[in-house]
Amino acid sequence: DIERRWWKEAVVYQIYPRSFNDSDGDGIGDIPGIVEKVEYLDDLGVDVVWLCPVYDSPNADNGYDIRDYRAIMDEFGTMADWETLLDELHARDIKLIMDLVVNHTSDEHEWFVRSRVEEEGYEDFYWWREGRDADEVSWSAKEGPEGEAPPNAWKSFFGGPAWAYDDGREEWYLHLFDVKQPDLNWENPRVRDEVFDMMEWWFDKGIDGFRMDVINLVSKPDGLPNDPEDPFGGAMSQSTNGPRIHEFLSEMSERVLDDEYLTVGEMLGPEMPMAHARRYLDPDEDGLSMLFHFEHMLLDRGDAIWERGEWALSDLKAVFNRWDEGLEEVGWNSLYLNNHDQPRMVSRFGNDGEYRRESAKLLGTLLHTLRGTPYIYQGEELGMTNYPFDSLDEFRDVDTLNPLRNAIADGDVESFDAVKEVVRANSRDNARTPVQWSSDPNAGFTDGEPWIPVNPNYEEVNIESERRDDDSVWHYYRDLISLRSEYDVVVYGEYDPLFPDDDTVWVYTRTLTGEESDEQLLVALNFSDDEVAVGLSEVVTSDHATLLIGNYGDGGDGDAGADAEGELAAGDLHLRPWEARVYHHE
Ligand code: TEU
Repeated sequence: DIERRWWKEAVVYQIYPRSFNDSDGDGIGDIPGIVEKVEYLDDLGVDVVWLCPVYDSPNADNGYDIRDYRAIMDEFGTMADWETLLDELHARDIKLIMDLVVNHTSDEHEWFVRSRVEEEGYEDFYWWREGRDADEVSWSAKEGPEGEAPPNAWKSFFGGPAWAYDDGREEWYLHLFDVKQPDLNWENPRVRDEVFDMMEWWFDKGIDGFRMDVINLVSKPDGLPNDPEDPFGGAMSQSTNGPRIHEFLSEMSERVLDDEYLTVGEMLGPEMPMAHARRYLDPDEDGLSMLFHFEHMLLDRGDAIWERGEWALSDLKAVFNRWDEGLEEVGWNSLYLNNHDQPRMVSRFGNDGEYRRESAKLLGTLLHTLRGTPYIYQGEELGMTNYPFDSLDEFRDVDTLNPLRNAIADGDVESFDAVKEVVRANSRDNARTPVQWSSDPNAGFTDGEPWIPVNPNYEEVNIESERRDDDSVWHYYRDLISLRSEYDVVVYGEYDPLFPDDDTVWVYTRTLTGEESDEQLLVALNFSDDEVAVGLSEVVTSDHATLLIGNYGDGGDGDAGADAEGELAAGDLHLRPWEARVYHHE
């Protein structure tokens, strides 16, 4: 009774083109640079590439501010280059999904240019509102006419008010993100027509699906109410999973989507009600293949980029356990621990010093043996780490710079140095330093000056040396990826967590009962710098379980639980620091 789908059996590899590989020496990664590395992706064994935005853009937010949905950004190449990329990927049976950014456009998009001057038919393409009387509110905008405050109290996710004043139209427009990213008004059916036509246009070019940027924000409630409980004044709480969201997405599904596409919706919010999640994924409703929630990404975060939250391993497990259970009947999980918006996972959830390799492999083991589709972010396969940011001018990201500069100007933060440790751990730029290909200058990423600094550890951590070394993170990732096609249980097995309250080890089984065979995996992961013993006598009933994969490359210490051949027996399983073991029996 398992519903087999190709995208459940796939591993997705995410490319952030600006930082992937530069072919022409301008310091910016580009599409021909990706084409040069298609063979590399094939060697690694991934099934799908998710390409972050490559559309024409003034780059206020590195391509997430789109000026023309049907053109390629000059810095990245031409449409012919893109077509070559698609052909080269397809020739190796690798699918391509594109980023769909339709909550907002660039303010330089022709729709906004027209809307700004109220050209007929475009007046309501965006959220235009009159300001409020500044006397009515406790704070006023720095911009805009004297005595006028923005239409409501919503704050942009990138700092400052979520509204900007337009002198020509003499009204304010909504921008949940940067001032150069005005929100499209999905209430207007013409906006939806335009979006769906554009999606169709890309499907006709042969793509295999979309990753949908902040797609659960596109329905805003009537009256745009404030919410004092929300750190963004209501911008977050009121825009997420809004009143017409399922209507809009099921309309999209009906008009342009197809069962065979991989669609994954990025869904903001501190906690997604499972009832919404199921509707997003139910084939009879919105019909997306998967979604990205943020619940595990928010555990160690505060409200601002210079604040942090306390988390324990049991909290992280609780998030994954809730989602596995929540989507058990309807839906399918995406599995990720980092992407272009998040710090490097080995620095965040592992130990990027002494146990960098072991913990990178352990986290990979987790992502590839939970139930769901793993998403690898470029560089993860070699255990790339956070960047040791030391001054503000090493950052490039609006989401780091804007809020921090505002807070310093307003006196909420004393100086960069006062918050350096936290900001350097949290910044999105950690993910955006160039992929480390080799020990050549600039890590082989470019012959020019890279747009963002290269991590100084590139001489030690790079793809060339990883590929030369059989014990590397890279080779281990390749093995993890191939397990998926060899063992059905890895893809479809039921997930059962053990010791959910333990803050040191994550242990679970995956079980597949079928007509031909019963298969089970036992996964044991030690999230600490110390040795631990896991009591397995209650769990392990078979004495014929063999080690399928482990990050120490041997059968274990042999004294108890597992012998030198990697056979597992009831008793205590001793795990070394950051050790990961996956046993299999049938
Ligand atoms: O991200 C949504 C988003 O809100 C995150 O960037 C968030 O700001 C970050 O995780 C906070 O730590 C998507 C894209 O992935 C991102 O790159 C874009 O900047 C954003 O939407 C706007 O399009």
